[in-house]
Amino acid sequence: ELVYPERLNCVSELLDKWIAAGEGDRPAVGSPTERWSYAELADKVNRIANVLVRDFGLVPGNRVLLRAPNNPLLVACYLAVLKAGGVVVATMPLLRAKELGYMVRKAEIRLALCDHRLLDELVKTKEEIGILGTIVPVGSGRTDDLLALMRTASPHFTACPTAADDVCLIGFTSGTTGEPKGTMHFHRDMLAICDAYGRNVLSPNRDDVFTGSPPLAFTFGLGGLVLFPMRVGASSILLERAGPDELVDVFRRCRPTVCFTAPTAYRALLARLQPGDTATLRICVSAGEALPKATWEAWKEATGLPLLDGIGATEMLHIFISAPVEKIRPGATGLPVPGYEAKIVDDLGRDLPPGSVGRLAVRGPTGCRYLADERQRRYVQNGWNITGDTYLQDADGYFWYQARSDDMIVSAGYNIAGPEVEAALLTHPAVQECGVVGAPDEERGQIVKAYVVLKPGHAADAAMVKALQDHVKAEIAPYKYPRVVAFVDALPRTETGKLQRFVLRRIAAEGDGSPTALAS
Ligand code: 3UK
Repeated sequence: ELVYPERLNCVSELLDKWIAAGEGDRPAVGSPTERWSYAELADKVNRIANVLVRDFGLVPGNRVLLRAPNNPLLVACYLAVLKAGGVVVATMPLLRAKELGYMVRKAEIRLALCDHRLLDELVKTKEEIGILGTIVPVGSGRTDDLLALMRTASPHFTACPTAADDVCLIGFTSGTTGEPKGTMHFHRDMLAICDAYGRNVLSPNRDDVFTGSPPLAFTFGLGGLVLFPMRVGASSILLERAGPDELVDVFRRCRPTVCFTAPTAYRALLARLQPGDTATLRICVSAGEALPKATWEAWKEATGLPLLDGIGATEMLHIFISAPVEKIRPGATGLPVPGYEAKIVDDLGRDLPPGSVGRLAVRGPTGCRYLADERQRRYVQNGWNITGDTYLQDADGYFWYQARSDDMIVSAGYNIAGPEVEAALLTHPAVQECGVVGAPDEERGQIVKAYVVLKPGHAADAAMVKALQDHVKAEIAPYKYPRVVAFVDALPRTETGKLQRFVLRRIAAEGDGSPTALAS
């Protein structure tokens, strides 16, 4: 049981505590070129909190939109809003005016802090939506810039005495289908994910150096790159651009011990690693989509390190099924994180016995609270969060991912999980990435169609199609093999590293598998 005091501002526990303990000189957050100590971070957080109150009249409960790439200043803005009792609405840097506008309306946002390089789209939003009154530029050099305002603000600020269950974050889901949903999380939730998943699965210590790719607007990144390190007085290196080349570079230059990224990034890293690059890494966390066994094994082979799979969701704030290193079963997501319960249920919510495939249901210290959204009733049923994933729990209690419930391919009466076919394809040495979806078919309803990115040096020809089909038939039940294989240069992915299956499905339905249609 995780119990927190009734009055709780998470920033006191993540930041101020270390200053009070005389640990202010320890590194807190940096980039490949900067390093801020806990004391320096606290100084900026307090100044920003004062600016928010003094210059923009922020009162507790006000929502503040943040828009910036991952860097120390974004962390300072984030913590400043929380410390002042505000509610963070963090947004992905690549979002456009239309998507930002939806969030501004939905979360009724009047104030935004925005990196000067990303102003254009947000200004467009402001022109369209009256309520977004003020956009404070960050780093523009202007006299009304946040950095200028900070210079004349006090470096002291007393944390707003928020309640443990005051909302402090509205995280928007990536919304691959329909409008994005705002999920509300409390001050205590920020600590609960550290004390459940963070502590039990990562066992972090204050000398750990965290790094990785997920944007802080994605709760995977918020936990992995800000909350988990700060909860134990450790540090984190943030990357404004976090492709595989930048990740390898940060491994070499900053010697991190913990890395957070998505399966596709681990696969991309494999081709780039030189001996010794991962020597300081202790833990590599993979989340966002399923981690195929082939990826697990290839990473282990190349680096000697196990990958730590974990399923999380914006609705749950962070990871709720995973396994500490000594309990990993490659190919399985793992066991419920201590503090969480998970089970498999049928469509009516009835418990299913071990070995059956069904809907994943989970409950624990964090959970789904949509901001004014009638889909709440679908996500939370009888107190259990229904994540929309199809899973199998084995006799030993391990959870095995099958598919997103709406991604199941039904072909000639068979249920086929696209990710299982992808995992089989990935064990073929020529395959770099792949996505498998159902394409409409008159005879079978749907047929299995694979979009494949080949590794360099392999020919995309009929012989390869045949080789891949035979390979799948040898790996898993033959009826699951892809009847159609299309070779592409790249797969459509979200900013969070997820395959956009709906895009592949649309292309498959249009009968157009040309590389150019996908690469754009
Ligand atoms: C899928 C996985 C198989 C699954 C997230 C860690 O991904 C995160 O949040 P989102 O709201 O998406 C949630 C959905 O993504 N998924 C995530 N991890 C896995 N499927 N294996 C996995 N390991 O469909 C889930 O319902 O974008 C991940 C921490 C925080 C997060 N928000």
